[in-house]
Amino acid sequence: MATVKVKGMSCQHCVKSVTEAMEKLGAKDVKIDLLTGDVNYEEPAPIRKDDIKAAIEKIGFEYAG
Ligand code: 9UX
Repeated sequence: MATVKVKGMSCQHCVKSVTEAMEKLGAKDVKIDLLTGDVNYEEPAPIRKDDIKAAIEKIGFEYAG
């Protein structure tokens, strides 16, 4: 399992947007903790953090590592 941190999510719609963005990059089993901003996921094939950052920022959230 891998984890990234995303700031700016404040509702379940935000969670859905981020989940879908992650899935587009190939992430599976995406689980998001709205309170902490932790995004946990499985990566059947390695996903570059740079690509995640770009996708997260594109939909208006802040990638925080
Ligand atoms: Mo609801 Mo999440 O307006 O930005 S989609 S807070």
